[in-house]
Amino acid sequence: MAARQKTIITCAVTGAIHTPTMSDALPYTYDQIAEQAVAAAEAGASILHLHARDNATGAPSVDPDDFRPFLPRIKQATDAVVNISTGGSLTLSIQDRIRPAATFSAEMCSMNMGSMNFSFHPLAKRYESWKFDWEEDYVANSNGNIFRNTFKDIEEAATTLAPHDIKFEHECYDVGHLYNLKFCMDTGLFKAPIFIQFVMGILGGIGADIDNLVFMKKTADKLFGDDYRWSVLAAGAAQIPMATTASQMGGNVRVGLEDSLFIQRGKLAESNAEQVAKIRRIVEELGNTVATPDEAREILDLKGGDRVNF
Ligand code: KMH
Ligand code: ZN
Repeated sequence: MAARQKTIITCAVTGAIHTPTMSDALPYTYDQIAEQAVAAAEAGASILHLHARDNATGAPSVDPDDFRPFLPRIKQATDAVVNISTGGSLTLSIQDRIRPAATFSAEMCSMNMGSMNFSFHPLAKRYESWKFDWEEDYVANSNGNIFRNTFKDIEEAATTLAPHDIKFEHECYDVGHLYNLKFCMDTGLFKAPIFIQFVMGILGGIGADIDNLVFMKKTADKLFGDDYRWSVLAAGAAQIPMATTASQMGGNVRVGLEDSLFIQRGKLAESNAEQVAKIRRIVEELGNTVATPDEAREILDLKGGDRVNF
């Protein structure tokens, strides 16, 4: 068993890229996002990974005006680290996708480390009615998606965001993405200590199982030595089991309705906070403690909540 450690819980509050609104618990309005983000922080999340949605259509949005109504509310009500997505939407350019993180000079933002198929089209057969008109086609046609994150895109995002001193959540969906990250570090694009999110269970990326997690971790050890911190995000039913495994292997965890609408097999979660409370309970019962936002800032070497622009 790993030594007793502080476990950082990230909560990805808002489904946007790959989570159709097939649960009333999934927040998409400004008020819902603010309320659920605050509740997730109160339940033990020290990092809040945030997307925004157009409030009229429910569609994923990278317009800073769709972030503005909730970011200050979250900052006023919690001390949690705000991490703004640069994934945004699978159809947008990297220039559009990084605008919210740059506009608000967040403490953290995501950085997707490779181009890939990114599909959730099997969900289209599972639902008969949809909350928003665009969702059925968006989901059904996702088998034609390429999530574009070329080396040029990564370089553009990193150099544009560099003046903001933002710590990246390097989302690695497969082993090759770790090598992409290593290449970028060797060329001076990213500085240690880096924070890697092993993303498991996306159709187009590595499967969510323990053998694969061990392989990802061993590969990262080989490439980055002590110069990295890591966390696991598993999509769908594997979310809590893989987070539990990661916490016992010395890693950190990400939960949230962005990656799974469920609290257990067949049962929808009532909120993001419910998932945070569940993983917190597990982490603590198995002998670790949960990092506070300031502990997360120290562990990840963040610039501080007083240096954001919202
Ligand atoms: N939900 C994750 C699998 C991003 O925001 O940049 C993908 C994600 C990407 O979180
Ligand atoms: Zn995201």
